[in-house]
Amino acid sequence: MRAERHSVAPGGQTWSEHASRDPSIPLSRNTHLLRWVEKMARLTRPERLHWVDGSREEYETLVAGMLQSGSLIELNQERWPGCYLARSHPSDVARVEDRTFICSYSRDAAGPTNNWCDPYEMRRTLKRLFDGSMRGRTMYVLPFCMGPLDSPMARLGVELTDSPYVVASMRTMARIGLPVFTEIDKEQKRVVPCMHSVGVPLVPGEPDVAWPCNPEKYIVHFPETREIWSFGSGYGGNALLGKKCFALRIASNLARDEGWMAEHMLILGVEDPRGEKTYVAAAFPSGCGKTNFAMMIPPEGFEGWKVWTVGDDIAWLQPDAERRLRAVNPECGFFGVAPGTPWKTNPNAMKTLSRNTIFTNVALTPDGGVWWEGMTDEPPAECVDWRGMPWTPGLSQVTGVKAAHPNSRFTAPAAQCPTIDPAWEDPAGVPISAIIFGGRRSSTIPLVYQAFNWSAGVYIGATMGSETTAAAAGATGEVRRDPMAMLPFCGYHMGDYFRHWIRMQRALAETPRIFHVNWFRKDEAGAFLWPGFRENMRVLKWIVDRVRGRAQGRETPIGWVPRYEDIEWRGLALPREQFDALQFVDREAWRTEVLAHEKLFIGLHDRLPPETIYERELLICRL
Ligand code: TSX
Ligand code: MN
Repeated sequence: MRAERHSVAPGGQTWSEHASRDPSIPLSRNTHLLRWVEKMARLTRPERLHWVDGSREEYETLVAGMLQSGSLIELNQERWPGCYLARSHPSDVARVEDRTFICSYSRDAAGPTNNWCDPYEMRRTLKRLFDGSMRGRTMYVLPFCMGPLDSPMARLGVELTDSPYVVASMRTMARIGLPVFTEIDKEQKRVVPCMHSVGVPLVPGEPDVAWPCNPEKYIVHFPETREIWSFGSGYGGNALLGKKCFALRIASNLARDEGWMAEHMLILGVEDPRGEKTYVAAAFPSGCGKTNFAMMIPPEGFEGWKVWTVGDDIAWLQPDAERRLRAVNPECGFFGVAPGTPWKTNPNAMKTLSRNTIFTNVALTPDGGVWWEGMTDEPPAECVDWRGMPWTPGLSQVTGVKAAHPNSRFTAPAAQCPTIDPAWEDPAGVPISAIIFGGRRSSTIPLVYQAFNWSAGVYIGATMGSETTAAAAGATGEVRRDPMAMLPFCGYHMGDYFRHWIRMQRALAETPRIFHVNWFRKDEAGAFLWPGFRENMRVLKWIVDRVRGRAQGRETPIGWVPRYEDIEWRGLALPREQFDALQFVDREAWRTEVLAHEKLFIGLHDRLPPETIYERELLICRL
């Protein structure tokens, strides 16, 4: 459980929980911060300033304001204590990748996979956009810490935002408020400045709308000066700037310069019946069930085994003094996709979000609860859809309208997860023994294989891909390459990023073993060959056993694979032939696969590390 914050102001004076304070009085003495806030207020012209202390009282006041303005809807507090629903503007429902920019001094530093814009030109654009953009609103000064407050791996930021929804959501997703101001004041620690405006100044006399946003959107990163500017959106990764913008795009730049890794990975711990813990980090593209995997419950036949959750989205990995790779989860909440979070197969997620959760764009049931496609087998007889319109299963059958938006979300405290790892806030992080890459592939890619070594593993991560599902834009079933699941999140050139991965080996006394998994291989009839979900524990056990030198494997052209007898089958009657089909390495299909790798590499070739070329050659030779 997260300790309730004490209302202790910097300088030591205290005030009681109920005494109201004047939020316009600065909570920091850091002159750089004070000067920057003043400058930004002069630019954006807010009506008032609010220094965020992060207290429960402050949160409740913010929520009360949003309930009154209609920005939030109170759910049935008996069944959903502390839970609220927000409905976004129908045009502001997801990250906007085509409006996301990496504004490095040189275009080449951003690489061909990022949108680049000249930083001087972009600063002019931003000045125009932010000029008076907060008129009539409150500018919140929101200090946040990514990573446990007492961790040497933690990094600080301050977000200036005109959205109370952002402040309330960030309170769940990151450590915020007074303890962070204390950190900022204590040492002259570097702080990442994050500017955010929904871009809808209020005209005196005119009412506000429930979800203000601007059709013109800009999500901008300045990697050299470590700055973030976001305009026009109030949704998720566009607005909660600690997450994708800071913890991945800016942090990937910090990590490259400082010798660590900022990755789009879940972190989990596997406890075996002897009580030994093995931590792994895993990178999957969206739509592969990352959150489900992070909260997995072992199946029957695995008595004494347990999966512990450290994080579900982002991992910061750093070699310790013994040159062991250690990971922290920079976040302290889950911002999970609601559809596809099922009661039956992921009760841990459902328990996590059963209280103190802000839902966005899910459906509202008549009894003041929430619902989304896939939550239960049976839809409710009626509800109000994410747009606020009446919805019935019958209507949906005719019109195809979903009750919840496919990208609807829950924002829930990680501490509420029943399987949260006891060490999840350990300032030193948890030791990582294996890295797992994965994708949604209906053919070619086996259920599991292990890379021969670090550089072969980097090649596997660099070439990973996933088939698009109906939920994503574009053609369904087409393989999209998404190296290390970082394509939208690496804040610099992807070729340099692979080089950094290769280089990390030298900083490590022992490299984590690298694996690739695919839960989604199908037979000729189009049926899934692997039952997935809890049964993935069998694969995880082989991975742990390999790491600990307890399991056998068989060498194939692509890596080591388990033999049938290397997998624990207690509780699952999977025929040997089906396992053989799951693990089959089809050399013909793999030749086609390698050609597809070439297509990805061609655009990055001038910065690719030589190791990726050599690994590709070796793979071709083995095939
Ligand atoms: O999350 C999933 N995981 C990981 C769980 C720890 N999903 C859902 C993906 C969308 C978010 C999966 N879907 C998984 C999986 O392992 N596997 C599948 C594919 C699948 C779907 C349904 C069945 C089997 C496999 N149903 C039956 O076999 C009855
Ligand atoms: Mn993610």
